[in-house]
Amino acid sequence: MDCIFCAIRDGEIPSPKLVENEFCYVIRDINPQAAVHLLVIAKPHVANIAEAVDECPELVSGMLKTAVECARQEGLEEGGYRLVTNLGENGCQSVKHLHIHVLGGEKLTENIGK
Ligand code: DGP
Repeated sequence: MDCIFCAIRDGEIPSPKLVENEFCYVIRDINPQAAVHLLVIAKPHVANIAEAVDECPELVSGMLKTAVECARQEGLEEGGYRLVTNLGENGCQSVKHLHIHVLGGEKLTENIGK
């Protein structure tokens, strides 16, 4: 199976990891949509948040905790930030390996839909 986030996890594709723990690792998005744009990426290959909630809910809470801690570390808490996870075609999920976007560092658009 070809999965870019598995390859980064395994060091086959170099990408600096800001944080790594038993649940996930964190990198900066290659195509940032905000001044700060992090990706909190599941360690195991799980397709999306729905699969994770069903099969390994502790992974979801571990990733959310990591996302909040990273946002804090990046100084985003005072100004606020956004957590996003896309699912499937309508959600415009391009990488089919669970990840949470952490967006902040500037005022984001009010419109988070289309
Ligand atoms: P999504 O559309 O929710 O599946 O988001 C996938 C994100 O992953 C997208 O914002 C771009 C990012 N991305 C894809 N490939 C790479 C990569 O090789 N390195 C990094 N740092 N980010 C990547």
